[in-house]
Amino acid sequence: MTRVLSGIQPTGEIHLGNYVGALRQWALDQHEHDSFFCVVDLHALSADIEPETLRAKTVEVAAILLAAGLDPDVCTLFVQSHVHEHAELGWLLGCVASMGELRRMTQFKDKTAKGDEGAARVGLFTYPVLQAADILLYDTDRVPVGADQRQHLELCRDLAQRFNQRYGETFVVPDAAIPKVGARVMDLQDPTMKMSKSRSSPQGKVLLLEPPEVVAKKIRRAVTDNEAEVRYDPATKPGVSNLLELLGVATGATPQELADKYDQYGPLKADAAAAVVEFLRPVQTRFRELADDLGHVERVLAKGAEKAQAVAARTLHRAGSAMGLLPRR
Ligand code: ATP
Ligand code: LTN
Repeated sequence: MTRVLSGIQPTGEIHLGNYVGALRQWALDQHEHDSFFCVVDLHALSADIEPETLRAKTVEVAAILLAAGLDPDVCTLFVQSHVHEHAELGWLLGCVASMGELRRMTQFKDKTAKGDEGAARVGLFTYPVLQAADILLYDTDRVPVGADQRQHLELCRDLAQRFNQRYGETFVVPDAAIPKVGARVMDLQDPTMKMSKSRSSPQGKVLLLEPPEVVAKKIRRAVTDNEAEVRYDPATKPGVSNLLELLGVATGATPQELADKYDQYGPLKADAAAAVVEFLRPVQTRFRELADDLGHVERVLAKGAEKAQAVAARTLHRAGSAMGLLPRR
């Protein structure tokens, strides 16, 4: 059976882009593949975050994943730091990765203040190495992510191949699974950049848990253009194309088909707003139920960590032995 793994940081508020680009695929994947999903709290430490916030967000994000449809009887849901093998394989892979390839990562470049690499955290720099460890520990074949993660997945493949060549066949080389529609949900106020937890303004992003009327208003006020022509073309009409994609994801139609049905922006916005509200409703309802029983969420995570560790420990041992670490007697 194909092995799936993906992760999400417990930072900021989960938004529509995270759901459409990643979580929605995870909920589908779990029924077809042997699936592992983790809340990557170690990655969250690569930016400044209050300890209390990190603790609270870790459980909240796990609850959101369950609300989004992950079934703990079907998939394995866990917290990255509960499986210490992630940090350890991260070290081993850091001895395989080069400064040059990490310096080319656009996420590092984007998140580093211009010209101030000296002040950037080492953890932000080595972030993709830890991500590669997350993936390779589970002999992962398929990694469902949004389009922004393509470059990190390429790096992970490079590291796996280099390791295998240097130390012998050890890791499965994974493929990214990026959805055809909705892989890059754009910011509603600036449709030339992706909807982002850290970078989007409140009006630019739809939060997964926000009230329906707020969701609808943000979508109705999305920035488009002044051509008054409904056409699906992300390169030249990013605002309109974003609305067509959102409506498409929520209704199951393709953005091209939908473009033919509208000749004005007003009705397109109204329909997209209504469709997204309905699309999010079941997730919001389930979240409210789970939020009352965080003890349940923590029990799910404890069981998940145990299942994950059983797999991770074997892979870490295999990798360490291949590199020449002396087995403990
Ligand atoms: P940040 O703004 O802090 O970088 P983020 O919004 O990118 O955060 P992550 O936790 O880094 O959120 O991403 C979790 C998952 O959501 C990843 O698989 C990522 O590819 C996906 N994702 C993030 N933003 C979008 C988006 N706008 N459209 C589609 N998928 C997205
Ligand atoms: N880097 C990803 C989060 C992430 C991840 C992973 C995704 C950490 N480890 C392993 C897929 C597989 C992000 O910032 N969105």
